[in-house]
Amino acid sequence: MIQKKSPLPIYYQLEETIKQSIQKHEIKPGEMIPSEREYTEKYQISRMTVRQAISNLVNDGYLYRQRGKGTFVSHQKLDQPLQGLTSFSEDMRLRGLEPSTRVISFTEVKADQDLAAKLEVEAGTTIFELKRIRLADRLPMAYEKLYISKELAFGLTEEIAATSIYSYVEKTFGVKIQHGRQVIEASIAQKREAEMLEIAEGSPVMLIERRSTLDTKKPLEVVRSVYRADRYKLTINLDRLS
Ligand code: 16G
Repeated sequence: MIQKKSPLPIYYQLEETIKQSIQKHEIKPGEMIPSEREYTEKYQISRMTVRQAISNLVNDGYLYRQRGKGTFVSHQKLDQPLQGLTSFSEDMRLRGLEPSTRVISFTEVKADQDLAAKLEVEAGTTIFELKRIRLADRLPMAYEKLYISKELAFGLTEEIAATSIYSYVEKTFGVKIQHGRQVIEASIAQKREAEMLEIAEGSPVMLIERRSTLDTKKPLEVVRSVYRADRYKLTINLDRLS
């Protein structure tokens, strides 16, 4: 509702009205919002006012513009805590989202020096190499390239890799994936990554490299993931040092 006599500026009231329509799912993420003219006519307010409200919502990340097309509702970013070792499937289910996976390739390769050192195997040992797209409610979130010890994930198949690898390893072998070390870098999507993630080449992404180890201290996997920066934000709790 817009109240012209209210002390609140009209552009602000319109911003709140649009935000409420988003919260109530009247306009859903990815959908186009009504045109400037429609708002002008509906609320009998000036085009300048509508433009200001929309620009503010774009700047605040509620909306995004696509040149030549219109203004759309943004997808809420997932807030990923950096404490605690979880799998993608667990993360999504905890949020009430349905995880799914598209396995792009599943092969066996010989570990080079670098991977062999990270996985603590002899160079030349056969390991699994997997490329997967991880989706939440059918939207692509991340593209993973995973090297995983064949010995510790023995029997892994493409079908299992399309579900949860952590759950397979823990349930099949009665082990715990206990520890992980993660390095996060900012980057931009290369051509192939952009295709997989359904974003424009050059869009911002986060590169996350994780190496996880079992409770037996043996390294299980080395994973390089490309996360969509428009769908993810990372949160960490800090305690004052000293
Ligand atoms: C996450 C992990 C990845 C792990 C996967 C297992 C990051 C950056 N990566 O995607 O290392 O292999 O979870 O998920 O968090 P799954 O059990 O659902 O297959």
